Amino acid sequence: MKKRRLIGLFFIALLVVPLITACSSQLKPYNIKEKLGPQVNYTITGIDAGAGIMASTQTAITKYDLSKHNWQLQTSSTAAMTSTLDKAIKDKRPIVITGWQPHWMFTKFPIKFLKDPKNVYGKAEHINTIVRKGLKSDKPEAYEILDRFHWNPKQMSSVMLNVNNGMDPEKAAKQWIKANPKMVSEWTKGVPKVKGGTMKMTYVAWDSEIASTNVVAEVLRQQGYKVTIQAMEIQPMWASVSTKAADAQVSAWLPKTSGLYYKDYKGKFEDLGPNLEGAKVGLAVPKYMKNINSIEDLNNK
Ligand code: PBE
Repeated sequence: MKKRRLIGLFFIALLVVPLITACSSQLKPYNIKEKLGPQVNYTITGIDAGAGIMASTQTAITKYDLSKHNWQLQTSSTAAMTSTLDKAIKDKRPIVITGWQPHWMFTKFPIKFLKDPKNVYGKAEHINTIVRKGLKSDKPEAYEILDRFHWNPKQMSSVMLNVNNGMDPEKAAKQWIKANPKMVSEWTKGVPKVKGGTMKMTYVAWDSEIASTNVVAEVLRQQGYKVTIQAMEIQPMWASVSTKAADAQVSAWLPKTSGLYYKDYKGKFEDLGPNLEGAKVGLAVPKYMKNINSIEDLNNK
């Protein structure tokens, strides 16, 4: 081999070897005997920046003094986070994620919520239905159905799971409605059919909200409305109902997760109360991280 080429190879090796070792520190299985922080680069894997769970996690980082220990929250998306989680679990690697329920991540992956002794995320959440002012007098039939709409985490999860497995959300909603006539009639019984009314709903394209919004939209369609649903960021969604640009949204995670928006727009919308109870938001890790059970453990272990 020529001397020049050898020197070239040497420099390539100089570049590549540290790169490989830098990556491999994040590719090792979880080591219960070592501190967790360095094993995950002090990173909490999060979702889209606007999500309430991201704001709550920033609060958690402050309240649990995590920033002092270099912990940071990485912004991504639900899809990217769950795919990173999937890969980590296949290799038994450590990972800390922003987690919530109902969501298929808790059925698909062996993960657990971390205890939250400082109560940053709140114990339980409910999801409320929020409508624009004046809907009751303008479209009493839609209002009545939206007011009655409620279901449980199991029912929401079944729609979510179908969508996650590739089913079109509208089809998944139709199928659920067909399979649950008793539930649906609780929302529609005695409500007169309409002819030619329109309804506009807004939502954020989180899996849970894709499921609920499509189900409600489909029920309203079967009532006779022409319904459009529009996905947007969380802030415009709250603004749309508060400015009457949209009629309704069923995506208000409360009291904490969407709490800031609720406060900001208070007085400009009508809150029809919970459509789902027993939701939960927090930080989560795979169950094989046996010694990590509380957010406080992120600092100590
Ligand atoms: N979530 C799911 C949302 C609401 C729905 C918990 C990720 C959030 O605002 O954080």
